[in-house]
Amino acid sequence: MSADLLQKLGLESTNHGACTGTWLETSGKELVSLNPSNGEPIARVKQAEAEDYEKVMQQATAAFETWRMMPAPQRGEIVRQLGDELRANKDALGRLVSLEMGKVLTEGLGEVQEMIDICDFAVGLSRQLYGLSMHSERGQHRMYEQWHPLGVIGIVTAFNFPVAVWAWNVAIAAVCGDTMVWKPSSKTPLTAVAVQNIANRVMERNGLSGIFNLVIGRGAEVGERMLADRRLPLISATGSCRMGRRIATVVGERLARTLLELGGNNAVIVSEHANLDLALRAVLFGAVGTAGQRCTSTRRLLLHKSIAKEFTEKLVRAYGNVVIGDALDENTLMGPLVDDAAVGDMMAALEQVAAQGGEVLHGGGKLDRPGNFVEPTLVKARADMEIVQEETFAPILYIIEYDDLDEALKMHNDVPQGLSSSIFTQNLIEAETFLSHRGSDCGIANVNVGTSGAEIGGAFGGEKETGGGRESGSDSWKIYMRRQTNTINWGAEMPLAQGVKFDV
Ligand code: UN1
Repeated sequence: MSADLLQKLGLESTNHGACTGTWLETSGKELVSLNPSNGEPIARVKQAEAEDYEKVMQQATAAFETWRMMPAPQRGEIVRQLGDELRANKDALGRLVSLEMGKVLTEGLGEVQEMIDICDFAVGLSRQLYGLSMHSERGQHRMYEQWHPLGVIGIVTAFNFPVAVWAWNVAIAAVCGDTMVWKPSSKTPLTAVAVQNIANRVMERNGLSGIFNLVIGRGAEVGERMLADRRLPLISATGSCRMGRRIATVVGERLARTLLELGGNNAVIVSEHANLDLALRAVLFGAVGTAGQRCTSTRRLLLHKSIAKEFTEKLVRAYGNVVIGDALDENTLMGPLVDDAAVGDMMAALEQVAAQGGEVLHGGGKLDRPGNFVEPTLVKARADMEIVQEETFAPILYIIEYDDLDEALKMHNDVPQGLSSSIFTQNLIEAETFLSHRGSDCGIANVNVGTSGAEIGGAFGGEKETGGGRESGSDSWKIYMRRQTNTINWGAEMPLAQGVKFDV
């Protein structure tokens, strides 16, 4: 099955790791892509090196000169075609995501749908890159602002959403008139090659190249070069807080922009006024979905003490019914972790749980079979346990009881990260308090909706150590453009603002 799939997406057993429309003959160290469901190699990629990166950057820089001159709605037309090409390849690409990354098929397909959705959004946006107009304080003067393309954008993506986050960035940046250089995670190189092939087809049909570019290479070789490269006015990156700190430092030093989407430590509050069945379903998807490897995954569950026992019992029962297995098996609800290092990290976190007095209520082990399989794990915890402050990219859910909403909110916000959050309650005052300025401090705050699975239409991102960036919907496009304020004098006088007189 996997050989057919690779062929359909234009993948070879050995692929090259850099592309500007045509693939460059890269000769860097080989990267072997492993299937996390069985540990077997899928295919190989020859990584890009410094000279390959340079070639790609030159193409991207040259393409910007012409791409930015094309009217935005025409650029939108190209993105519409990209969406259609993704529609035509949804099944194959969704399967490849599941094969290489390990998320279950419904989620692999959902991820490709997210790409299609953002393309549709961007097509409409291409006619709506609005600036404001202002009233000048000077007579016969007109003031307005306009948005111009920014340049070549550097995009760094993580393994867990190997294709959707690319689309969030490129669909928007493309209609904004930018060209891009993409460095995907070294854990998911094949999905990147497949996506590039899809984009290439659309570009070829339109006689274009150098707009969507790919460089697969080591962080030290390619990643660091991108951060320091003055030709990249914006680095948009998804990954750990540690990685974000490095990016903010290097890119900040050259006073360029960053769009950072870093770690989350997302909590769900289940109040005594909650519909527990709704809450149960949302918590299960939030904590077990994608094997806990979303930045929006639910990691902390704050339960009102009056419902804590009943809800915990329901959850333990539900966890017992989670079918773990091959990501492409349709009965599977939870696939593997991405690699054995991730399994090691989870086990190390559970050692800390034990040392800090947490109690494992369900799971806690790895499965004795090929592939990186672990059990979804429930831990009875306390908010003051150090490990609860950390994001472990694995299906561990910390359950913590609270007495009243004020205490719950305090615990809720008392972590370094601030991505996503939710409360389950049928009580209006509780819901509004959670959404108010003294409620959740996260970039995303939901009522009776879980922490993960956001739609593309909203701005996506978070506060505090999550990095402050916003990508995807709403007005996130603005970071991909430069704003220019224009004042035009159409009169015969030369008045100065603020009433200043300066005549000879
Ligand atoms: C991520 O985990 O980096 O909201 C992105 C969600 C998805 C995107 C997650 N739409 O869970």
